[in-house]
Order: sequence, then C-alpha cells, then structure tokens
Amino acid sequence: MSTDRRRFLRNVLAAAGAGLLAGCDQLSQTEWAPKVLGQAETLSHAVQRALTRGALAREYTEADISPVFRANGSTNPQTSEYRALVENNFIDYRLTVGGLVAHPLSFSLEQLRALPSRTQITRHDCVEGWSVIGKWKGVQLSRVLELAKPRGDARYVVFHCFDRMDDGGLEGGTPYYESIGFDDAYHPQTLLAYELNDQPLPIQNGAPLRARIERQLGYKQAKYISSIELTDSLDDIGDGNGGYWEDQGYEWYAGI
Ligand SMILES: Nc1nc2c(c(=O)[nH]1)N[C@H]1C(S)=C(S)[C@@H](COP(=O)(O)O)O[C@H]1N2
Ligand SMILES: [Mo]
Repeated sequence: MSTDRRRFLRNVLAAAGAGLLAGCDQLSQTEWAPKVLGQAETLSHAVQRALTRGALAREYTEADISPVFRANGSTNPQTSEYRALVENNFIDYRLTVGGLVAHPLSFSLEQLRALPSRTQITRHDCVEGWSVIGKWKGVQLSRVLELAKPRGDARYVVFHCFDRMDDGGLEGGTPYYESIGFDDAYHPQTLLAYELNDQPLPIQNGAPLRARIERQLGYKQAKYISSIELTDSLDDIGDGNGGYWEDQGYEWYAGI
C-alpha cells in the first residue's frame, strides 16, 4: 500500500470515527461526507458499515421538531397516474413489492397502516447543506420484506417513484428512483413513512409513502414511492448507478 493510500485510509477512519463520537450532529459533517466518500466509495462504504453496523441514527424530542419541514426536489408530481391518485385521496394507491421475492405483494395504504408501526423524530440532512427535524410514522421496511420473503440472490431494494425529473415533471421526464442494500433495508429505523408530524404525509413531502433511511443523506429518502423491487444488480435501472442523483454523479452510499 502506498503512503498516500495509507494516509487516506487513516483519514477516512478518523473522520468516520469522529462522526460517530460527535453523534453526527454537526452540519459540517453533512458537507464533507459526500466529498470524502467521493474519493473511494467502496472503501468508505465498508468502513462506515463496519463502524456503524446496527447503530441507530440519533432520535430527538418533540421540542426539537422544526416548525416547518422544508420540501425539496419534486414537490407536486404532475404525471396523470399520480394526479389520479391525488384526486381520489390515495384510496386506489397500491404499493407493489416484487422482483426477487418468493411472495410478490400489493398493499393498500390501509393495509400498510394496519401493520405494526414505528415513530421516530430524526434529522434530515440535504446535501445542499440544510437540515430539518421531523417526526415520522410508518411501517418498518423489514416487516414488509419479511412478508415478501426476499430470495437468496436479492442484494438491493429499489424504490420506484411516481415523479419525473426534468421535462417539467411530465410523463416524458426521467423517473426518480433510489436503492439501498440489505443492511439499511433491515435497519430498525428504515421506514416506509405515511405520516409526518402526526399528519398524513403532505404531497410536498412525498405522499402517500416515502422512505426514511436515517443514516443517509436527503436524496436517498425516496418520496412518492410507487413500487419496491428487489434485484441482484443495479445495472438495468436508470443509468445503472442506483438512483436518480447517483446517475448525475452523487455517491450511492450517502452516509451521514
Ligand atoms: N421521488 C423523489 N424523492 C426525493 C426527491 C425527489 O425529487 N423526488 N428529492 C430528494 C431530496 S434531494 C431531498 S433533500 C428530500 C427532500 O424531502 P422533503 O421534500 O420531504 O424535504 O427528498 C429526496 N427524495
Ligand atoms: Mo437533498
């Protein structure tokens, strides 16, 4: 190993360790994280995983909740499919879970709400450098996966979304999508959230269902989830980098 390489490794380890000790609650963390990861994603991903396996993201109190939960990215999808769901107050919404699973499933919102829920107050960090604290209620993704029974060859959980990027958000635009590995998929704080701050999830924040993956940055928190697909590769989805923003050059593992 070259001296440079060794020095870099040491810095990544130090940075990751410092993040853990500081509880990751400094905004500066958010700012350097993507840059550090950009230098050697595979390495830092492995390092972060080793250091944070099973670790919970910090949870806050009611008093910490931001007065306004800022919205970002798509805030009002315009595809006909989504508009039709809004018209009918999401009664016709179905979350499908498919791909490499033994039991492909479909859930109405009512069925999702009938599953055991988890509530958590966490901080959302956007890569642009702002943070907000909000209270989420939803079903743990692990519960849904346990029902669908992932096959042994499944490696990724892909979230497909209703909104379209570019092209004014119309049908012809690029679909937003995201993906995570099984460590985050089965993490206890990883939710399919249907409530924000004790209210049904507002349209601007991803109604009717969005992901909360609390150890990663804002762009991983897929809003407007239409379906979940389990895959053994990310190659054939979008441009093959695991998410809309990843396809524009952002890191796939966006650890905070
Ligand atoms: N479907 C979808 N999910 C998305 C986005 C988007 O544009 N479309 N933007 C991402 C980004 S960059 C951020 S910071 C958060 C914003 O979530 P909020 O609008 O609830 O603040 O959603 C993420 N998930
Ligand atoms: Mo973001």
